[in-house]
Parts: sequence; structure tokens; C-alpha cells
Amino acid sequence: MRDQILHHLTHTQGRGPEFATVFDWRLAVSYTVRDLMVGPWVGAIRAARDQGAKRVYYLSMEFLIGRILGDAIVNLELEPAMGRALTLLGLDEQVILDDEPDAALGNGGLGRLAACFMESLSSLNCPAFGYGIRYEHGLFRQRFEGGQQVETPEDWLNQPHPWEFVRINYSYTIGFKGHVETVDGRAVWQPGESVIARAHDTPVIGWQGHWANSLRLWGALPTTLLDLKRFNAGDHTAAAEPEALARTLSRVLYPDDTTESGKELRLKQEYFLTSAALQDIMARFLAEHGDLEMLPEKVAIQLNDTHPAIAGPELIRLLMDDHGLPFDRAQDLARRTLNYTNHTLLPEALERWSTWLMGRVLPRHMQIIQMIDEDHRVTSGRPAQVGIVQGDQVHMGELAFIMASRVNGVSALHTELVKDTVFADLHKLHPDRIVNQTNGVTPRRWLRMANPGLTTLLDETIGTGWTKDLDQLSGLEAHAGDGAFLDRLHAAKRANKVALSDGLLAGLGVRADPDAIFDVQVKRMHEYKRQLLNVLEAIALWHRIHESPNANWTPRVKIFGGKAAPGYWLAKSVIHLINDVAATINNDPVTRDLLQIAYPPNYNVSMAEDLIPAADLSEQISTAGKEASGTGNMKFTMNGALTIGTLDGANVEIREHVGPENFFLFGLTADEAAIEKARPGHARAAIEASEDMKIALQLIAEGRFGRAESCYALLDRTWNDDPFLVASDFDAYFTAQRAVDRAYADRADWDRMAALNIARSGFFSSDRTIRGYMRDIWHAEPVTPA
Ligand code: H2P
Repeated sequence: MRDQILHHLTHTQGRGPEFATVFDWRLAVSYTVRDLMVGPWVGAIRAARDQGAKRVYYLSMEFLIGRILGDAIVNLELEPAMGRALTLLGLDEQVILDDEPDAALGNGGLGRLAACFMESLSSLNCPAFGYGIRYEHGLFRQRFEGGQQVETPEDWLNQPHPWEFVRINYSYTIGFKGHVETVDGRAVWQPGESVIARAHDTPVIGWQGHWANSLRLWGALPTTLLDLKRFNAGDHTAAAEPEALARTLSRVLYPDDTTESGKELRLKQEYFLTSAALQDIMARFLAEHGDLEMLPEKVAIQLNDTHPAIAGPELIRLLMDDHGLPFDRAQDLARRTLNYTNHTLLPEALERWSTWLMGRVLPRHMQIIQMIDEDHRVTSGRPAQVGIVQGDQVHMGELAFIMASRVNGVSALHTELVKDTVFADLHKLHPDRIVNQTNGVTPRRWLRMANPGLTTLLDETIGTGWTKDLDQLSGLEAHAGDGAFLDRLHAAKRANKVALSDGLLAGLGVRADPDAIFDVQVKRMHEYKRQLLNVLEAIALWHRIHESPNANWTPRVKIFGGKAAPGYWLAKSVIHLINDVAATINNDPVTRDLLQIAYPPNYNVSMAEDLIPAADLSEQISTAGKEASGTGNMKFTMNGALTIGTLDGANVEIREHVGPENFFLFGLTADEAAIEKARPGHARAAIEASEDMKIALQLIAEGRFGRAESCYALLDRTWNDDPFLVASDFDAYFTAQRAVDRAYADRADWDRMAALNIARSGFFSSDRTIRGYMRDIWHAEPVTPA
């Protein structure tokens, strides 16, 4: 290992050890580890081809993979060897690992789920490709200035990315705009613009290195490098136009689509990913099988949300226009190949494009969408309000549903709500199409890698088998009454808290007492996730401590993390409020030993790996019926945090598994929330009824936390609208938090509950989820390499 690292330092990085920087060493280490991934990777690709295996294709606009090196070391079980090699070289392993930038190619749960799925697909030997976009900048980087979020571009690709392989032979032309002609009775689309999609492959190594699949990310290139004629005529800017179009396409995740040009760019990105992926899939399929009738038998395509929903019309287009199939056969084959996962019931996420934009950017697809819609109308006898095209809008959710073999929700509750709400009419017409696959997370990254202290304890107590069979954690049940075991569990958690506390002090100047409750809410900033409820509770608690400073309070550190979409003013004003409240409370001499608030900026996968293992309390407090599943909730449970939460998303299943007595439940149910929301004046009535809530709002309005003006809109919305029922749930939440205080004060009992949470978290492995998809949706089998 040491020699390999030195070899790569010299021959790949071109550096002598005496001149090498941390970056040079990290690349040398990464190439050394990558070498060990290539064998299984090539073997897996060969085995899948030789055995004519069915392949799974996961199309996603986001893959929030985070850092790769540490994960690869864990999955290849290289820790001892790597540790020794780096010691021999006089290097600090943590410094090397921390030098890697996060691949921030996602926003939140949806993208992180895709990354966990890729890892589980490899760990289960399921032949698969992930297809996405190689965003040059990914999601923005977050800073706080005066407590407010400021966005700057993420520059992870400013330095060489050692994990990827550029495949210049896998390049496809992607057209946009133009017009459709009929030649010999066949439609011929003549695009007005085009770019090239070029493949960049990253191997995703599974547990113990038996198998690796590819994450294939598309970068955009111009079809002509430079318009030389215009260049020579002196118009240098115009000459570079083709390049500008291409670069913009794979530049950032979620360009602001509040403008018309932003909308067009987003639609083009979605088509760029989808068309490149489908052309690649068809090329591989035809090379291996030839007979188009075999497509559904050999190919399963999963659409991650509606973002790649243009796959339906695109696959039909390829089958009709390139391969000459009639519409009916093309549509039938496409439908038997495609599946769609719904991740949210919120209307803003079920995409809609104007027929004008769709017709202009993708004229051939607009025709095919109308054919699909008309065919569905005739064959299903559906009611008028169910169509894909309604008025001047193309509904991508309906398109994805109608073109899918299976549609799945991501938790038991969410799947039922999908049937009852967003797709109620389509569900009546196609009652077998919707199925559930409750989300999961990979225990390799989220336990073995992120929490080495707990991992050692688990390995020594129940063996290492849990890593690939997470249900084996149930072996801990027998130790939940064993004082010596609980002491070790407590010590492992405390060590993580000490490390985090050091980091918070160094980074933010916040003093977090490792014996306080570490209460963590990390996720995208969104009104329905109710970070506002959490910070209002902090204010009310602060006020109560002031009223009786000598009462028996349990010290608490509240930790927040998350980014707000750049155009989302409300989420941004909650960030501002949290930071302002922290600035006041953290310096208050009366309460500072009892309550601290920390909001480290730029929450990402790496930060999650530090925060989650150090958490005692997991905040999963969305308005019931709004969070489709949640996956952070699962990571916390696995790492021995207890949940305070509503009956929402996968919280419901977590509570069933860990037992209601080991979970802090509060709040309205989804049904109750729907009724409450319809009640006129619910917000005002709930605030009037809650002394603590009223005081919290009053303190904000009085300017106790800085400029009250910046909060007026937020306060106004809370008093008069409160669409996510913060006020209606406030007292129940406050009361549940006091139950948490009392429970935490009994250390032995808390540790016992934490142990039971870990012991009963096996169900939430993404291996279980992927097995479910393989069985119920993809009909795919694992493959053994020769
Ligand atoms: C979303 C849902 C979550 C779900 C996740 C993965 C869109 O992610 O809201 O409830 O767990 O997809 O299915 P998120 O809000 O975390 O960005």
C-alpha cells in the first residue's frame, strides 16, 4: 500500500515526496484505492454482459454522493492497511480524507437516496447504471453574513477529480428546438440546436468489493468547438456561442427557474440527461440483444421523480423514428420498461411545463405527448380532469404515471396518500400500478464509516455481519439491560459529541457541553419541515428558564443545518431568525450553560457524517402528511439518537419498529392536520391558546433578537395563515420536549432506549429497499462474477 501510494505520487501526480502537498498525497492515495476498485468493476461489467443479465438504470437529476475516498476504504476493508501505510509515510489520515471536496450534486434527500441506492445496488450484485449530470458547480455553497444566507458557486471540479474515467467513445448528440418534417410517412425531427453529451464514469464499489456499478454522469460539449468563420471575421463573442450553450447546460444544479430563460434551461437539462441515458441504454441493449421485443425483459428504467419524465416520449421517439416501430408497439415497450418514483405530494414539485415551452424546445416530444394523452383518454375512459395536457400545461406527474409500469411512494403513509390525493383518479383507473417501497440508507457509509466508535462496539458485541445484513442489529436487544454495554455505548456517543463540540467551538465559537442533549435538525430549509417550530420552542424555553433560572433544567444544545433555495424568501428569513436568536441566547449569562444554538453553514454530506453520530435527539417535526419519507430520520435512529417527531413519512414506521415507548411523538395526524387547516382562523386561535407561543412571537416582534422588521412578514404569515400548522402543534411539541428533558436526565434509561433504537433499525437499510425494488418493480436478479 505504501509503495503504491509512492508510485502514484511520483508517476501519476508527478511529485517527489519532499515537495508533495496534502492535495498531492490525497490524489496518490485515491489512485491507489481506485486501482483496487477497477478489477471488481470490470469483472462486474463483464459478468453482466456474458450472462445476458437484466440491467437496472436509475435516472436522476441528483446524486448527492459526498466524499468517495473514505467510503471506498471502508467498502474495500482497507482501514488497517491504509492506516499503517499512512503512518509509515508520516501522514495524518483524517487530514487526507478531509481534503476531498464533497461532490454536491444534489439538494437533499432525493439526491442522497440516489447515492445510497447506488451503493446498495453494488453491495447486492445487481447490474445497474446511475445516470446523472456532471454539474460543474453542483449546489451552491452557503455562507452567513449578518445571519443571512449568501450563496457562492461550489467549485468541486476546480481541481482534478481522481475517481472518474472520461469515455470519449460514449458521446451522443442531443437536439433541441427546430421543427418536425414528414419524410416517407415518417416523422423526422430537425433540431435547431444541439450539444454533445459525453460520459464520465465513476465506479461505485459495493461492500467487500465484490461488485461495482457505474455512475455515469453526462457533461455537455459543443457540437462545433468554435464558429471559425465568425471568429475570423472578428466577432469573437458570437464565435463562442456554441460553447456557451453547452457549458451552461451542465453548469449548475437547479438554475433559478423563476424566469422564462431559467425554465427553458431546466427543461433542457432534464432532456439532456434523459436523452443521453436512453441513447446509451438502447445502444447497449441492441449490441447485446438485437430484438426490440426483449427490451422490457432486459432493461428496467427507474425515473427518480418527474425530472426525467420526458423519458416516456423520448423512448417512444427512439423506437418510432429511429427503429420504425408503430406508435402502439413503441408505447407498449416503453411502458413495460419504465417506472416512476414519487417523492413528494407538494404541488410545487410535480412539474408542469407550458405547452408553448415544450413545443418550442422539444417539438417532436410535444407531438408524442399528445399521442400518449389521446391514446390514454380513449383506452381508459378517464374523467376529463385526469389528462397529461390540461389547458396550456403539460403535467409531468401524469405523464410519468401513465408511462410507467409501476409507480411507487417512498413510505407506507406516503404511498397511501399518493393513492388518495395526487393520483387518486389515475389510481382508480390503474389500481395495481402504485406500490410502496419505504426508503432506506446504506449502513456502510452512515454507520460503519461515519461512526467508527459505535462500529467497534457493534463488531465486538454482535460480530461484523450487520454490515451487510442490518437485521442482525437485533442481536443488541439482549444487551440493552447490560450496564457495561450501555456504559460503552454512552462513551462512544460522548466521544462523538466531544469531537463535534470541539469543531463547533473552533468554527462558530459556540460552547457545546458534551453532557448536554445534542438536539439536531438538519435538512433542506423548507416551511413544511418546520425549522420555525424548533426555533420558536428555543425562544419559549429561553423565556421559561429566565422565569425560574434555578429550576431543574436539562442543558441542551440545538444544532441546525441546511440550505434554502436561493429564491425562497421565507426559508431564508427563518435562517436569519435562527442566527439572530442564537446570537442573543448564546451570550446570555443567565441561560448560556443551559441552552446554546449552533447553525454551522454549508450543511452537506460530510457535515452530516459528523453531526448525526453525535446527536442524542433527532428532530423530525414536519406537518403530518407532508414529508414523503425522510431518510435523515433513519440515519439518526441507526446511530442511537431518539426521535422527537410527528406521525409523518417514515417516522410512522420508525416508531413501529423501535417501539412507541422509545420515541417522542407529538402533534396532529395527517387527517387531523387536513381538518385543522380547513378551519377558518386556526392560526390565531391556536396562538391565543398557547401562552408559550404567544410570548415567543412577542419577543421576536419586540426586537429582542435584532431587527424585528426582517421578521414582520414571517410573523404576519404565522398569525394569519400558518399553512403548516406551527401554532396548532406548538404546545404538543413544547410538552414533548419537556418529556425529552426528563428522560435525558435518567442517563441509564436514555442509553437503554438509544440501544433499542439501534437494535431495531435494521429495516431501514437501503439493501432492504433495493431488494424490494428488484423483486416488485424491476424483476432483476443478482449476478455472480465469474
Ligand atoms: C424528498 C422528500 C423526502 C424523501 C426523499 C427521498 C424530496 O427529499 O421530501 O421526504 O425522503 O425525497 O425519497 P428531501 O425533502 O429530503 O429533499
